[in-house]
Amino acid sequence: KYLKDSRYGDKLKRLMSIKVLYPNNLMAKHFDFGYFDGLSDSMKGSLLTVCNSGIENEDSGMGCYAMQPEDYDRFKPFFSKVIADYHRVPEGKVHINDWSLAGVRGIPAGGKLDLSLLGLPPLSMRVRVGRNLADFPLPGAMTKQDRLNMETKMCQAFAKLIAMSQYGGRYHSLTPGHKDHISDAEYQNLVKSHLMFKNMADDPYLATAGISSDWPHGRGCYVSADKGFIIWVGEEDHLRIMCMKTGTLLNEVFDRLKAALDVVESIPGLQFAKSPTFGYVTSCPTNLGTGMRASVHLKVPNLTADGTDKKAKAVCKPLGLSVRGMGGEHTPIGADGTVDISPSARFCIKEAEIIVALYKGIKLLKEREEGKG
Ligand code: ADP
Ligand code: CIR
Repeated sequence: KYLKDSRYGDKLKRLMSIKVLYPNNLMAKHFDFGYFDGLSDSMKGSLLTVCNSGIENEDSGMGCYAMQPEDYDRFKPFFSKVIADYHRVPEGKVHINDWSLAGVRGIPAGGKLDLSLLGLPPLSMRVRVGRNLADFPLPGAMTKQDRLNMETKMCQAFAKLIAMSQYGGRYHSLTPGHKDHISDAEYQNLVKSHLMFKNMADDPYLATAGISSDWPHGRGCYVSADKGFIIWVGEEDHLRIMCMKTGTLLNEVFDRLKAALDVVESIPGLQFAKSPTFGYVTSCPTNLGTGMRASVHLKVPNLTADGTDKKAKAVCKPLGLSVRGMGGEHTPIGADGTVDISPSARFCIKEAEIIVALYKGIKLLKEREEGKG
């Protein structure tokens, strides 16, 4: 009966076959035709837009992106199943944000997550969070004008940061004609230095979600004077806010990010989208809750001796760690065997637990690299 509906029939037909042929596509796995049928017409259309990326890309692991900050709560019967399955938490569990290291297990005496205690040299450390503004549609549903308006709004906030002695720096815009517009060569340099995101236009998952539409309008990044505090504008989330530094003390990037986030959040008119159940709202359900990814670039030549990340990934998975390449997700590992390591968990975990999980994970991975453990 659902498939005969002229408005949605084609998408539903595809969905039904994906359900059978692609069991790893979580959107299709948890799409309930009875639930869909009970929705109003406009809700039906909205849910299919949320699911479009996974309908058009059968091999999706997740398969859906929220389009409005309220989507996780208004489509809760759908999203709560997808989220529980992906994040391996019981359905209905409420996310709580907590940056306090007090009481988190696995911190060395003195409270310092110091990689030199593990015998490691200074490494490139980075902590980022995804954030979205409560008063704009999420990137997948933004019009070109929304994207430009959001960039304008953020430039007002950046002017405040630039005036502060601990931040300074400047904004770099990809929007043609913008007063802070940078050349293509400058953009490529920022990407190479890990300060700016890659062109997302050729990512089929983001494209079919509408997230990369209107590229490069409304896209850019703020970089502090010391290049250690960065805010991306217009990638998969409205904002990706991060701290980076080469060093051994993980607390430095973690604490600086928390302090900077408090400053950004206190700027009048900037309100981050948050769900009472799911924590900070992100476009992709994989990032929900903390929106946090804490990573280091770590050299593991033995685990990558075959030139691939295969063995490193197999060792890291049971440790709760993800392995990425030197340019981030879906990029190759370094020629010297350097990889990007980060705890995989984002949801129903404290921010403080993520940074401690990175420290503990690096310790265990180093032992495995050295043939111990
Ligand atoms: P995200 O971390 O926002 O999910 P990516 O995995 O695509 O996105 O990474 C974005 C950029 O951040 C890439 O240039 C990547 O190399 C860089 N990056 C990630 N972790 C580190 C790190 N520890 N040190 C330096 N650059 C990093
Ligand atoms: C998928 O479903 O496989 C893609 N939409 C990507 C999911 C991973 N999420 C992400 O990179 N933020």
